[in-house]
Amino acid sequence: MENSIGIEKFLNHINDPELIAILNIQNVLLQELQNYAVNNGFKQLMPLLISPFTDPLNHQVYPATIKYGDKMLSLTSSMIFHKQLSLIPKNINKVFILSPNIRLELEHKQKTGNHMLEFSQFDFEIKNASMNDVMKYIEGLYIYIFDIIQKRCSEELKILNRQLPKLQKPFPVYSTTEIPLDEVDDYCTKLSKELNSPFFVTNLKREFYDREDPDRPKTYRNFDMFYPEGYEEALSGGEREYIYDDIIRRIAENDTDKKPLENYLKIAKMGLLNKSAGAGIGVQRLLKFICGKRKIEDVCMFNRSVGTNFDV
Ligand code: ASN
Repeated sequence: MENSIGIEKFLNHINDPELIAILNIQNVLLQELQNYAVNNGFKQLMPLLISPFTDPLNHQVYPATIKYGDKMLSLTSSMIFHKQLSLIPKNINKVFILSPNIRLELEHKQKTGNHMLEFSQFDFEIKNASMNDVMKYIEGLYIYIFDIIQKRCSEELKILNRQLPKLQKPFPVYSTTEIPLDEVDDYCTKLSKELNSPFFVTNLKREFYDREDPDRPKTYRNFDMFYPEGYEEALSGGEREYIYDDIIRRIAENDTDKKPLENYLKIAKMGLLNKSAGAGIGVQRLLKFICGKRKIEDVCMFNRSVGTNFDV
């Protein structure tokens, strides 16, 4: 019985004219994210779903590993390390991937309306860039995307009764150095409700691969971006650790399991990793903000949000 209710809900959802409008906007969004990157000299890589190592993440999730022969492989949680590796060749300087990520989030994340068990990330990395270069790129990209969606999707926005905010450069930047550590999350939530522009928050202590400022120990050259109107987290990014000794020190500090990273560390030890910075945009979160929806599953044809019944 419960199952047939699930099927009925699914059929209603996919026949809702709002979902068709959302899918039209998604078409334009995916096309333009990729256009903008290609026009700015990025090479598009194919996504990977299984690897000996993946992003250890900064929060607890259920494990997502599979065994193939005698190898233990991880399902991709983000392509962070593969982004770094792809920049090794001399003439590859900017890469991006439209990348499916699996993160088996704990149940309590359901209440955010922002978390999925699998989502797509528009993930990019730039050789020799600073975090400021990446933040500038993001501002330009967002202004371009909002402009073009306004132009190409006015009918769809009308159906959704959504008035897009007019974005302006520069987006405000806040640093956690001004906020007590245990108040950062609440502070960001409050700012997200109050502000009418996307904003950056810099200096977050998280995974070992985000670079510690060599001139200011215990501060980090990274950032999150948040949407206004209470839409919360948009993306995260930063400069990367690329020097072997620094990587090893940060891994030890973070208590990260070194074993799966064996080959990544060998390559780092050979001195082959480059200075780089990048970020990853949650595609469904961006679509949700553009469409003015409060639950992430509202912008997805198939519900993979935390708490899904996996009806289809
Ligand atoms: N893609 C993000 C970045 O580039 C990392 C992540 O998704 N955890 O920083």
